[in-house]
Amino acid sequence: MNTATLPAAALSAAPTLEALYPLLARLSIGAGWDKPEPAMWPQPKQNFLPFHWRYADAAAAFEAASRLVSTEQAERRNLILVNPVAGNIYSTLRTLVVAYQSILPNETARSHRHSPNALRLVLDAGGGAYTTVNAKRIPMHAGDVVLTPSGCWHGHGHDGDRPATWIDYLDVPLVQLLEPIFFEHHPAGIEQPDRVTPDSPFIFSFAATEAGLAAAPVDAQYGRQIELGKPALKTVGLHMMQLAPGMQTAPVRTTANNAYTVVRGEGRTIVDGESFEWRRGDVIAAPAWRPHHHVAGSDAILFRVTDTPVMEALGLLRSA
Ligand code: GTQ
Ligand code: FE2
Repeated sequence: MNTATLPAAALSAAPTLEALYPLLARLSIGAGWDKPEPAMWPQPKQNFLPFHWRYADAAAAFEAASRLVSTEQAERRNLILVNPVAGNIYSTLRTLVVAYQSILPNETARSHRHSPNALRLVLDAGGGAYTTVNAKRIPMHAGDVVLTPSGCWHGHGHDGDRPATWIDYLDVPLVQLLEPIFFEHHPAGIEQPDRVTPDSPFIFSFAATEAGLAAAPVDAQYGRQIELGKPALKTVGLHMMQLAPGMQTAPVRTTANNAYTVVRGEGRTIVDGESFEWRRGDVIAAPAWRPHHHVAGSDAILFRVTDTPVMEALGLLRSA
């Protein structure tokens, strides 16, 4: 039953608030002055937890998973970075999910399309790994970033001879919250490419990133920073940051959610007082309103993935 009524007299004659509340509850109405919890608070709650995932752990897990699950069985051989906040079973941050993904030589990961936006950062690819986006085959090399915007067909394959690994970033948690999730398998199983395009609007090569960083000014909060796309996707902003050895960045506290991935070097990131020592391929979650900064141990490049475009478009971007 999804509707309810009560005789008007029973409601209107309720002698006390204690008598009124259960009558309202039967109508699925709550007394706004007696909410179980406040609906608003002075500033963001910091629900999601700072966390650090190590590439070494994912690589070891992939050795097992490569033996135990094929891309025939799995839509994707991916390892999801589930934020350890109580009750969460999927999201890395409120609006974003991050996952390591591996593909073995001669495997294909079938093509599909979905309303959530996705992108990948290539970690290790010895040549031969590729993503096909809307029938264009894009070769994947370490440090490259490849976009698969909402609604684009995409699948992955590998003609090389060593396993390839990358990291996926998707706005699935945001689209789930907003409801319009759509997902569809490609009718051909694996979409056949009609051409190979090393340069496409969907790819930011590592060579271009390095050249851009070398020419970028040094910012106190972000080091040398470039933005990939403006923004790369409607809901996701992408930046590459280069930190000189020993550099300590000025703290950032923003309503946007940030995921940092180590492209190069070693150092640590301090999120809300917790220090995480990182190396190449590691991921650090810096959730909304958690103050954080970085200390580079060596020359370091961090890939910063954020929901800033969402906050900005909605007028909700603030920093302190
Ligand atoms: O490669 O298409 O990690 O659709 C999660 C969902 C990867 C992908 C993920 C996906 C993909
Ligand atoms: Fe996908």
